[in-house]
Amino acid sequence: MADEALSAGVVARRLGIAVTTLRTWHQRYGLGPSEHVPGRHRRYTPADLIRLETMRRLTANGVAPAEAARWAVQAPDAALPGPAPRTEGRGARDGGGGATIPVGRSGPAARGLARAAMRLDSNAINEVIDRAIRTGGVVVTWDTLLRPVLAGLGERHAATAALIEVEHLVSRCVSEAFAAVVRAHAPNGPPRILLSCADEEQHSLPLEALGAALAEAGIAHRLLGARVPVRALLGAVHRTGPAAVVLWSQTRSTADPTQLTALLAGPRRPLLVFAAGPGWRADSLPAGVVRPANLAEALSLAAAVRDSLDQSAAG
Ligand code: B12
Repeated sequence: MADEALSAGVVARRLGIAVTTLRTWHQRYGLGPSEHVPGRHRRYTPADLIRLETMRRLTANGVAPAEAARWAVQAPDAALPGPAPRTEGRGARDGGGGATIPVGRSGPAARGLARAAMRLDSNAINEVIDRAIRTGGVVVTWDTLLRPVLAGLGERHAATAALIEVEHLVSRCVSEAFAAVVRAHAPNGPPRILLSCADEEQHSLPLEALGAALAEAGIAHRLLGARVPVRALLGAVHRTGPAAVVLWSQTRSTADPTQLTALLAGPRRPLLVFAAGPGWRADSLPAGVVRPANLAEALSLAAAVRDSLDQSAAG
């Protein structure tokens, strides 16, 4: 090992970082040289170098240094490309070297879901989600279980370009769970709320969550799903005359406000048009468009629309 061990200067050059950065990472995060030969400066071993390379790559991808260091220290090979990490039977944050999905301060259910996801264990994923919906309902499940795991997945994917298969499997399980809620409740009456993704928008899970929450609250809706071209959306509005339309945009690239303008200008203009999702820019929305901040708010606005329809029908 002594022959392979490297000085701080060599390591800094190899990684393309300053020696002072290396020292900071050592002092603050414990990412220091681990080889110690009495009477000599401590040296960086190949394992240290892998940890530091992980740290460099994660921070370069925008992961906060403290979080990046946690990955680098815990799982030296977790962020590097290569064979799937060994996670079977390990805790989500057990320090046992298994790569996992960061779920922040979320509880044991989120950690369990993260572990099941890493194992690609769809039965376990379904079980955790179904149990959470049964006990806490859709909104709580989305906010405390699914959102943290999805956000953690997105974070890990952004840092490592890995886990696409995990993201797809989890997305599918979430969709199925929400669809089951909608089918189980099947509210009566004509669906007066239309849910749609913006043109080219593939992120549909938050809308599916809203659909399930509406069903749970006894409010009927129609969900068009992902990537709806504006002509198709206007066609659906024309044919079904919804009282409210929720248009979801997850990313800036799909948040073209002319889609909203077209909805407001149509002959069967809905009472309310919602621009939902982080893609929309508040300063580019046409007047009269409502922007709910989260699932609970979207649900209560939709419930208000239903109530006002009920009142005008009764009066
Ligand atoms: C699952 C997922 C996918 C799945 C979607 C499956 C599906 N049926 O929805 C698939 C695999 C299809 C996918 C594709 C892509 N994805 Co993607 N994806 C995700 C992931 C992991 C979760 C998405 C999600 O559901 N978010 C909802 C929750 C979890 O997000 P949140 O931040 O907690 O929510 C906030 C708000 O949205 C709001 N909110 C939450 N829920 C609700 C509900 C309602 C009703 C309301 C009103 C508000 C609201 O409250 C929160 C606080 O602001 C995210 C990571 C992430 N952090 O979101 C990436 C992410 C959104 N994807 C990303 C990217 C880049 C892509 C692709 C371009 C990848 C590619 N190269 O192909 C494509 C996009 C294609 C397209 N044109 O749409 C990036 C977007 C970066 C950006 N800002 O532009 C992210 C952030 C991942 C990342 N870190 O890089 N993706």
